[in-house]
Amino acid sequence: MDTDPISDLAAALAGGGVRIVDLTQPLSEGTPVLQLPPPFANTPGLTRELISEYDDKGPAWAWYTLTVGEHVGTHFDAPIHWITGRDGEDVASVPPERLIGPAAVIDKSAESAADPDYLLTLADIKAFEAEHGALPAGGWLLLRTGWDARAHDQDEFLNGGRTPGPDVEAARYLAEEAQIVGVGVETVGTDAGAAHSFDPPFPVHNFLLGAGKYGLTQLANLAQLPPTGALIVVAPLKLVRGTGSPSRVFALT
Ligand code: 23J
Ligand code: MN
Repeated sequence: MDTDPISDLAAALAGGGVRIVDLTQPLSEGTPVLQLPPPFANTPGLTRELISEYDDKGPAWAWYTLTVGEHVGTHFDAPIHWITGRDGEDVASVPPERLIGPAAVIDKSAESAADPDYLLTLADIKAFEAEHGALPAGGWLLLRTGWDARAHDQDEFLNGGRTPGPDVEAARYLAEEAQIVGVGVETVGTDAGAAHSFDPPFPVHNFLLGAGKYGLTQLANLAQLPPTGALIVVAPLKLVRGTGSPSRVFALT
């Protein structure tokens, strides 16, 4: 008889009863990167410089130096990323218990396909909660929009700045009322493409990070998750003073 939950989980993984879904986009020189309008500065994407490659500088090994912005590809936003969270946690200070938790998945892929400026509303969230229960305490809200299918191409992914995301009221609710620790999206930012013109600008960043919560950006494969019942594992670098970090994200379902 086996009543150890870790052994049960290992058996379920081996037996196929629990499946692992990789929610991470591949990170390469071709990974699409956020483009803010002028006068704001933009982040570099990923570039690599050779150290050695089985040659005079290292006959039996290959290695490279990476240059990459903290907010590139599938990545984590820490509270100190935003001015409202400047006295909060950096990436290295985030307790690991807050990086593993239940996920609720709201599917707005049809709405986003019909309208790339689609905004998730408080009414949408309330309707989800009426059907599936409250957003999970200590967990994550993941917003499915179908945008992961565009991530192979910078222009398709950025879509001229027209991308879906939460509206101001939804952002405030997710930060201040919902018991979640974070919000994850498939798009280039947790905020909608038009959010630079919202009041306040970038309300998800403003409210969520100001409340000490977290963001996850550029996720993949949310279509493979149920509306509730998945567990996600978020693994950013333990980057001291980091405002964010490229991350590996897995779901157990
Ligand atoms: C800086 C300013 C605006 C935005 C962002 C960064 C991000 O989306 C991010 O990666 O945190 S919208
Ligand atoms: Mn970010």
